[in-house]
Amino acid sequence: MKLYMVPAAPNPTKVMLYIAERFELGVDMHVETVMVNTLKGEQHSAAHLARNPFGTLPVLELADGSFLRESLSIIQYLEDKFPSASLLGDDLQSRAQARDLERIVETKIALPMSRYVHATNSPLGFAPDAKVAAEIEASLPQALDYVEALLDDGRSMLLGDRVSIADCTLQSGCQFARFGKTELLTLHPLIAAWDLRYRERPAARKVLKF
Ligand SMILES: N[C@@H](CCC(=O)N[C@@H](CS)C(=O)NCC(=O)O)C(=O)O
Repeated sequence: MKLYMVPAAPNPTKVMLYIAERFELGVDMHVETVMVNTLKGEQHSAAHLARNPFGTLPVLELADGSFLRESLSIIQYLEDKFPSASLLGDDLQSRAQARDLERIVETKIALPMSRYVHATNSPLGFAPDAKVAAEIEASLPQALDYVEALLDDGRSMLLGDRVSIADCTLQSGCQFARFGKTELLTLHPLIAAWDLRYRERPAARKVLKF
């Protein structure tokens, strides 16, 4: 399998952290990475559009030459294909909780953070948008307060002491925030401490560039 990706971008990073965490747990999924440089516009090349007409990353090429074009579907495919040492959990309820928190973190933190970076300091050269930035500054605290409250019981990772897909997604947003030179995600002390802790993990050290 081949993962088309670009370092630092949130959705590819989420999948790369997921693969690296599984590797640390003893599951080698034999995924080769292939860089598509979005800073050079390679996501719009004919070769990449043939893989993914939406021109985004990540894309996973399966052994039969077919493609998956959504980060969460890629993670779900890898979970189903390699079920041991899952990053979801072992029972129905923990799996549902991991998916639930991952969606909250993605839709209410990582995705708005990506829009915020593009509205303030876009690495892809998008025009600044003060209105979008202000809206996100106003809406982010609700989800950050929610995550801060989860961490208040002393857990080391978002769902306890075991890493989950929610950690991978939150860190993908945190890295993009660092890349975009905003501190908005680390003004909450427990999230800031989680961020430092997560970045010390072997998987994080392998994947993160910022
Ligand atoms: N829903 C997609 C979103 C993919 C996406 O927007 N990827 C960004 C990087 S995080 C991208 O490829 N941006 C380049 C572009 O839009 O030109 C997923 O979860 O994989």
